[in-house]
Amino acid sequence: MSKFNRILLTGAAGALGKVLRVGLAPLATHLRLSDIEALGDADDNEELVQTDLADFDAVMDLCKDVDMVAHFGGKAVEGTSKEVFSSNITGGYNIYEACRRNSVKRVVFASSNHSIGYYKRTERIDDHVPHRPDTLYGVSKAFTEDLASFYWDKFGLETVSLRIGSCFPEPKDRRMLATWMSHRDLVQLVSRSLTAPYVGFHAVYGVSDNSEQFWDTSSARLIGYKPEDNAEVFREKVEAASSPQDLDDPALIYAGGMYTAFPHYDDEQS
Ligand code: 15L
Repeated sequence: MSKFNRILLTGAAGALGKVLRVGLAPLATHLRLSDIEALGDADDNEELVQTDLADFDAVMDLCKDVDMVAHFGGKAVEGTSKEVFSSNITGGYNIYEACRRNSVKRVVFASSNHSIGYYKRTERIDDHVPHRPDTLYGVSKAFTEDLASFYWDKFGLETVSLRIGSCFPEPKDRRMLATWMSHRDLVQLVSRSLTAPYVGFHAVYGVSDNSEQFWDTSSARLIGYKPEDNAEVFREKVEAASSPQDLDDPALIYAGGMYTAFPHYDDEQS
C-alpha cells in the first residue's frame, strides 16, 4: 500500500532521478516528476511537469498538494557561478519557500560530499562538522543545507540532507572504493528518509557499506538505513584499471578528490 498521496521528485530526468523515478513509485499514489529536461511518457501514477527551478511561480505550482519532496534537481557537478547559483541557490530557495507556503512536511535534499570536500581522507568526520566546500557546487550544497536548517528551526519544515558520495552503477576509481553508493542503496536511503516518522533537521552521509570509509555513517542508520552493497567487490577491477598514485596530488589528500583541484570555472569562460 502507498504511504503517501503525492511525492514530488525534482531532477527526475537526471542520472539519480531516473533511478528514483522507478524506486520511489511504490511509496506514493501519485509521483509528480519535474525536470528542466523532457521526461518522456507518463506511467499510470506519474504527473510530469517540465520546470525551471529558478522560476518561483512554477515551483509554487509544483509543490501544491504534495506530502513530501525529494529534491534532486539542479546542477550536479561544478560549473560557472551563474549556472550553479541559478539552479542550486535560487532553485533551492524556491523549493524551500514553496514548500513552506504549501505546508509540505519534509524535504529529502540531495546534498553532496563536496559540501565537506576539503576534509582530509585521514579524518573520520561525522555529520556535525562545519562545512568545507571544495567548489562553487559544494558551496551551493552547503548553502541549501543551511537553508534547510533555517526552515526547520523557524518554520518546522523537516529535512534529511543526503551528503551523497559517488552514486554510480560501479565505483570508477580508487577514491570511490570509499565514497561509492549503489543505486539500490540510494533507493533505500531516500525511502527511509521519506518514511522515518520524525527527522527534524538531519544530515547523513550517502554511501554503501564500504570496507573503506571517510565518513561516520551512524546518523544514516538512525533513520533505519541498512546498506546492502560494498564497493570492495570491485577493488580488483578498479586497481587493475588505475595508474600509480602521486601521493602529493590534492585529489588524493582530500575526500572531495579531483573537485579540490578544479579551477574557478568563471576563469575558464573569460
Ligand atoms: C557529486 O556530487 C557529483 O554529483 C557526482 O557526479 C560525483 O562527482 C560525486 O559527487 C563524487 O564525489 O564522486
